[in-house]
Amino acid sequence: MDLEAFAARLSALRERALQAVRETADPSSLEQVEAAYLGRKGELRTLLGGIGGLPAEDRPRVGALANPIREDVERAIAQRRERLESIALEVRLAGERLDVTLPGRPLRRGSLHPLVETEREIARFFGRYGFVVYESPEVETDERNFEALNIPADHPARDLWDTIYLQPPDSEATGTPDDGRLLLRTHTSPGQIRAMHEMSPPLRVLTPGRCYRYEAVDASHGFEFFQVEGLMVDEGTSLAHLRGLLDEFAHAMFGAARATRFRPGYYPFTEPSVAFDIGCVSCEGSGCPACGRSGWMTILGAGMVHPVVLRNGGLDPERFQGLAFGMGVDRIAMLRYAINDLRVFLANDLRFLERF
Ligand code: 2NL
Repeated sequence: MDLEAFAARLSALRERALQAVRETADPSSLEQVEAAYLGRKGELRTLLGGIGGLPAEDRPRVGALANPIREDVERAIAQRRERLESIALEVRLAGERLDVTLPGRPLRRGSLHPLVETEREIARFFGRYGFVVYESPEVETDERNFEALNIPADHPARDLWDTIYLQPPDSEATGTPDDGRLLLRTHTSPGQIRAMHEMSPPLRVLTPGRCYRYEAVDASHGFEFFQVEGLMVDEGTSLAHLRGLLDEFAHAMFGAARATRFRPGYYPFTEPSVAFDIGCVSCEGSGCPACGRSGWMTILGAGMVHPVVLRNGGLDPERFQGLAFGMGVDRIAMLRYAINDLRVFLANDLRFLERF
């Protein structure tokens, strides 16, 4: 072979090598191509191994022709390697792709407990008349739970059998009405005493919350129950305001056509006191077992705040009058949802709760 034949073979080798590099589809076939052309036993070395037959002055010329060809092939291999790697990356990413536009798996939506729903609805109604929700502790003093509310020491509600005390009676002071023992509030009224001390008239507060009684449990009595009390104190507040407010309340909760009435009642903390009745929700007034054949159901108690209680709240009864009312949330919810046993409210039975 002469110099020209070497040049032709080198040029042909270059074309074949570049073609082979272009046709590789993955990194391992690229490595095979590299070994086949540029490797220790590759075509280029084999070809150059034959320059011994050339005249001595031609040998460096073959070398000078071969070097740029080797460099071209090396560069093509490097570029191809980069391309193949980026294709591999794209394939991998395509496999890992997450379609964030797919709709999510539906979550089962919970619902509010019927007592919470009822309490909120009551608060929503009175909120429209400017009443603010005021929450206060469930652990109270005898002073705020009884004394301040004009409940005399010999009142039946103070009986050991009605009130849950948090401490045993003091041996010295056993049985005395206020021996400093803490108790679980028997109504939310102590919250209203707190509100009277904290705020000044005109005041309108709603005190919802859990209350406790030492009570034998049956379909209509629990040892814990939920109460909402309301209190409005201002100059010139009258029984007419109470009548109008409760009428609106009954119509909002039990329908605009619902009959309502006041009956005389008694509470130590109001004077006068009333029971507020609505037309029976099950017979609409004609008389049935649910209303004791009277056609009426009592939904709450109310009255004008006793002057002694106003004074105990730090207010001047000569200047201010107050209206107050109290209702059992359990009772309102039972009437609205036609539930006849209040024990279901706190039994945590999903078959009951899922109906709401
Ligand atoms: C009922 C009746 C009532 C009140 C609660 C009250 C509170 C203060 C002053 C005057 Cl601080 N009154 N609250 C008044 C009348 C009735 O509750 O049957 N509740 C379940």
